[in-house]
Amino acid sequence: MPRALITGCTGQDGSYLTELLLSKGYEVHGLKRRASLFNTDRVDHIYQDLHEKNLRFTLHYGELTDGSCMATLLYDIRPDEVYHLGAQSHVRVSFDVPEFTTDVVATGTLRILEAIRRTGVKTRFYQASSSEQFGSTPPPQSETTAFHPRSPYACAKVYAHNITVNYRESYGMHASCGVLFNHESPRRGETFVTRKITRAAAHVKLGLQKKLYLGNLDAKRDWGYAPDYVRAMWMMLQQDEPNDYVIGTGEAHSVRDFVEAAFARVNLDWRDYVEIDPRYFRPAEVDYLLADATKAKKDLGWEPMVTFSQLVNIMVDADLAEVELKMRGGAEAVRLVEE
Ligand code: NAP
Ligand code: G4F
Repeated sequence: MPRALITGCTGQDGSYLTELLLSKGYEVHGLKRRASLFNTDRVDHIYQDLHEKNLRFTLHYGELTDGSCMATLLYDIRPDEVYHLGAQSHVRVSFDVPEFTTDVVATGTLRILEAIRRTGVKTRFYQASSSEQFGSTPPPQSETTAFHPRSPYACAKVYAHNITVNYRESYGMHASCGVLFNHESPRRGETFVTRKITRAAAHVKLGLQKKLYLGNLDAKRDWGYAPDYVRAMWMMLQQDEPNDYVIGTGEAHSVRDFVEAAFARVNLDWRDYVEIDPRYFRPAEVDYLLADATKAKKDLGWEPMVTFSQLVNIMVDADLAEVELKMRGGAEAVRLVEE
């Protein structure tokens, strides 16, 4: 039974990757941060099935800012594969907390690579690189496109990418970087633009919200579906030789296109509800990201399964269902109190 360690296990991608690896018979170990409230919502459902389906899934407390903790976990777990997904992953927030972002994203990656090297654990390593690394370099972007990062987050990811390549070249590690373009899902954090929009469309439709405040509507992104993208991560680590791959759909849309499609899904005209709030503008913007994933398609046989409009519909429908469930729960609570 192969054994995997996932940092960022409680995040969007970590939760889908956990499901994928468990379905393939892996023993999965995940890192979770200590928080003052529960922060395992995205993986809690897996625990429900643990005994019934005989799944092997364990969460360990851990911190990417703590090198000794990373070394201990690696030594104790001795994983065959490490998927390093943990990060302060919000670009706008990285301008507010640049040092913390750099510590977690850049030095955090170095800490794990050093832990692998020093413990001598034989493992394959996946680095969650980002299309943000391309920044202002014109599209389409591929593995040979130059990086021009535009935020503290992107600068830290460039370091993490380069140090991963360096450890591969210096120490012969099976270390691969997946340069993933934006990927979304109903599990996407609520402050990323797609989820912010689909939640708002659901709330407006159900009469719970009047306006949606957004920043730059002209930015273009190559948006895909997160479960398709974690499949690519796994495929990379199954290759005999480590390598770096761009993953994206090859189709870009503006934020305006996304908001239009999301509100159309609930039969509303977005122009009646969206206002621009300069608070959401960034000190430096990334205008246009569009993937050329030819190499991944050829070498890995990877293909995205979900289109842009399917993605929008999946997310809006999930948010509608979630809000309706909460409303029904609230109404039921009121009824019980009144009885
Ligand atoms: P996400 O939902 O924000 O998840 C990030 C994960 O990292 C969470 O589990 C978070 O824990 C954990 N984390 C944050 N700081 C940590 C720390 N100091 N120590 C330990 N764990 C920490 O991100 P995602 O969308 O799943 O993305 C996964 C990875 O891919 C990230 O590295 C991201 O930068 C990268 N990436 C994402 C995309 C995308 O479009 N989604 C594209 C390219 C690259 P909590 O749950 O406790 O916050
Ligand atoms: O959804 P976003 O915050 O994602 P962004 O900045 O592209 O970063 C995401 O994708 C990266 C891959 O390219 C990942 F590495 C990273 O971890 C993260 O997952 O913003 C998308 C676009 C930006 O141009 C932003 O300026 O939407 C624009 N935008 C407009 N109004 C907004 C808003 N973004 C947010 N978050 N909130 C707004 O109100």
